[in-house]
Amino acid sequence: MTGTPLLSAALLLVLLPGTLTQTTEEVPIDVVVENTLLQTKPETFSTHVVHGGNLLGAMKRLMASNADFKFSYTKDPNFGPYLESVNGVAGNDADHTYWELLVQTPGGKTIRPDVGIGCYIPSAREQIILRFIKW
Ligand code: B12
Repeated sequence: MTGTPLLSAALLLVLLPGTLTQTTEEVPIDVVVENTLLQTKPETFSTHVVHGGNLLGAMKRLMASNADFKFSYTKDPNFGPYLESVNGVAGNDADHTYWELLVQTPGGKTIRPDVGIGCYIPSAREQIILRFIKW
């Protein structure tokens, strides 16, 4: 009986390092900025999320490390961060414009996530497409 806590502690010591290193694993992704209204050439930026991390974290890291990528967001009381502008171009209600969030998987399939940048958890080698369009 007295050996059980000791055994548990030993097991924890064996398992914890693996668990801890996994949380800092870098998951590579690309962020592609497309402006369908101005028809400018898409720009691709490489960055990463931590394993299980959200897109907003990756975008903040990218902005901090690359002067050519900037974005801003507002906080919606129900749905969290709303992507407002990318590289100085902001969506607005009067013009019915917004930044759509799309994801191209490594297999080439394009999906439109049903959550925003604060909730989307990218997988490795996904292309995160930020597309300026009209609704
Ligand atoms: C209309 C609408 C839009 C319009 C809003 C236009 C406008 N300014 O009126 C547009 C087309 C811009 C839009 C965009 C997106 N939307 Co939308 N949208 C809706 C919808 C159908 C109605 C919202 C509404 O008018 N409510 C009534 C008004 C009076 O309430 P409100 O609180 O003021 O509404 C505001 C918010 O809903 C906000 N909003 C709309 N969509 C989103 C998405 C996110 C992530 C955030 C933070 C805020 C937000 O814009 C509204 C107007 O200001 C809802 C579904 C629903 N039935 O609620 C989905 C909904 C809110 N949208 C959703 C999503 C996922 C998106 C996108 C992320 C889709 C994408 N992949 O690009 C994008 C946002 C991208 C970004 N830039 O961050 C999801 C959010 C789910 C979640 N838990 O995050 C919902 C619930 C639909 C769903 N999948 O079930 N959307």
